[in-house]
Amino acid sequence: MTQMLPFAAWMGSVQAEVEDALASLLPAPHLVPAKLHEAMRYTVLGGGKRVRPLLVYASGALFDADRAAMARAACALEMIHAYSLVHDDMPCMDDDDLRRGKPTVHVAYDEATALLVGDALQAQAFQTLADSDTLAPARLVPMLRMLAQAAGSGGMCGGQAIDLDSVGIALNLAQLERMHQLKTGALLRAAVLLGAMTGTELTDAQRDALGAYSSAVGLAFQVVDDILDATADSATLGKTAGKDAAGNKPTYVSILGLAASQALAQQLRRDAHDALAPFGEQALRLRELADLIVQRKA
Ligand code: GRG
Repeated sequence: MTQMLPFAAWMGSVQAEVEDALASLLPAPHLVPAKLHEAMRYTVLGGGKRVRPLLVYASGALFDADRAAMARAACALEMIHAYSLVHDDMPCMDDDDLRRGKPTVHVAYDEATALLVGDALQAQAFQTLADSDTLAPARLVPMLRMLAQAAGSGGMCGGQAIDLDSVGIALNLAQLERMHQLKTGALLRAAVLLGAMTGTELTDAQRDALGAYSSAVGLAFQVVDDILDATADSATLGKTAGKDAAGNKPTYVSILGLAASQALAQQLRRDAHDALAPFGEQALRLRELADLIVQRKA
């Protein structure tokens, strides 16, 4: 049984399954317009930790979810995530040259292509989920709504807008947390809940428990990201080292300091574990993912 695999083997199997599904769901590179389709595949395939898909599968396992449906939800999330990275890297936003160890899309192609890749991936995400042939429309509609809310101005895009507006402004801790809960937390939460929604019906208590887990994991993800940014050099980051640490944008490390940020990440890991108590042993994968998110080195 998959649940019994060691964590690394389980993770590898999910990553491979999602990679295959993405490769078959994305338009073939020779299809017109070939440059756009090739750039979409360049963006999505062969890179990334696939954290959001892993959360989908770990959460789905608690609810006896159908594997094909989990793959659809995982791919849809990964397409939205990939689009956000492409746009975030553009000169009008973070202006980064490298992503996942390769030239960013506007560098490898051009700015207009990067814009279109993001737009097309967002549309492809919703099509991917809507075309799921193992879930009835009555199950799919709330999932599509959840994905839209997580990606839109009340979620990821809203968080990005707050982030852009906060350059040079001294956000307090609560404002920083709110920004990250939207910018990265909303999609991570959607991953956990969409995974569950591909399976048997959720009770309100289970939804609340998964929501509390997602909040803790979402914040931990960002706190760790800030710690990694503050402690890495430009060679390992592949981007402008110290950009945030230099004070352009508020971070957990700039507000709390390194030691307190590390303590906070550990506290959030414990909060994530505690939130999973109602699921008992069954939630092993979600606990392991919380550990991975806090202990990751990249
Ligand atoms: C442009 C609409 C729009 C949104 C951008 C998520 C985001 C919003 C920007 C990313 C900026 C950033 C680097 C945030 C730090 C946290 C983060 C999301 C890191 C990248 O996600 P990972 O670590 O990336 O899951 P991989 O490459 O592993 O998929």
